[in-house]
Amino acid sequence: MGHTSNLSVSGRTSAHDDFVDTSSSTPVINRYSRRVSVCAEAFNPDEDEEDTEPRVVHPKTDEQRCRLQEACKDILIFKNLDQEQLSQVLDAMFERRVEPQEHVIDQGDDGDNFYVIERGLYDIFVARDGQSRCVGRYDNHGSFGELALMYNTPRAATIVATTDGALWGLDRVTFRRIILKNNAKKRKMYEIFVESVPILKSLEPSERMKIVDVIGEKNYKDGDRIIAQGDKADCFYIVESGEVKIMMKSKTKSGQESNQEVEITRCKRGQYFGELALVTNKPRAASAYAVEDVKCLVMDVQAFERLLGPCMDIMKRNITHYEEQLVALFGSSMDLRDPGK
Ligand code: 1OR
Ligand code: 1OR
Repeated sequence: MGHTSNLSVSGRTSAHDDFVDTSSSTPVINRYSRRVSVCAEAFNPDEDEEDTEPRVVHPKTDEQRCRLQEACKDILIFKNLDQEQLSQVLDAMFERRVEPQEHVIDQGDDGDNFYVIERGLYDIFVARDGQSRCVGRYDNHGSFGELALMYNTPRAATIVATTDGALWGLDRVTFRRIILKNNAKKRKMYEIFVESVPILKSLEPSERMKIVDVIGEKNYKDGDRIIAQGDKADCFYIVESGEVKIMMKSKTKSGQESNQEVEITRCKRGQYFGELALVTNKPRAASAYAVEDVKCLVMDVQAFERLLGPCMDIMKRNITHYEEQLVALFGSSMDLRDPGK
């Protein structure tokens, strides 16, 4: 399967990143005119093209660099970058302060930057059939604005700051040069594995590849706690290697949580966990611990909602099974829809 299905793979025909190729109808920004009906910049992530473009560098103080590193440490699409790539990304990033009600991104616009959140709340609006709906929110962490840059599409959502906020921007040229190249590598690395993951079976191959584009790989050592019962949830996990132990604290009749954790199940290669809190919008119902070395593929809640719709029926059916087993294990005193802290 072509792993570059969403990318233009024609050769570079201009010294500029933004140029016109009339082979497709996707509108992209052009240096000289806005929104022409054209396709992607030529960019072949497989080719180690000569890097003639000057590097983008926004000088930073030590204090800014520290804040930037902190904001970027959990950004999933940065996880598989090597050190040189990551340092080029960090060099190119620039600070942007925003005010309440400011539109950071407007749906339908051309993509200029990718943003990492340092702080602030941001609502996500998606307009369909002339109706704009709030479909989610970023709460002091995460990132947005990758889709228009990855796939040369108009912005898919509007992002509005609802508080004062601080963002780190990454320009389109640097994003495409580094992240697209890394994504091509990721697609090759994970293609066979994601095809073997049972929950992803109902997706089209191209949809599975879009998952690969936005996932990050995280590594854990024996005993590491991956998820803590009662925490707020923002990620979904698929076990790539090793074993994950799911442990649950029961509640007593008076509603108090006992200190005793009970092992309820284990997840192995190809299995998923961490979906329940995302589906129910509740705190984590159980804790998850690494048993020896564990590698997981991690997806943020926005990608989960955007990409895993076709798998939702199966997940919900499995959640019904949790509820049955819960009753068998702990009696009926506990409610998965109200796991408490
Ligand atoms: P972008 O470059 O298209 C808008 O600019 C950004 O909003 C987009 O990249 C994503 O980073 C972010 N659907 C599409 N884009 C979303 C969504 C989303 N959520 C965040 N973004 N959905 C909402 C999922 C909670 C699906 C709505 C049907
Ligand atoms: P989460 O987001 O709540 C903890 O974070 C995860 O543990 C949860 O999503 C599930 O993915 C996973 N009950 C609740 N959570 C479970 C269960 C479960 N099994 C796995 N998880 N069971 C019933 C409890 C007795 C199933 C037992 C086989």
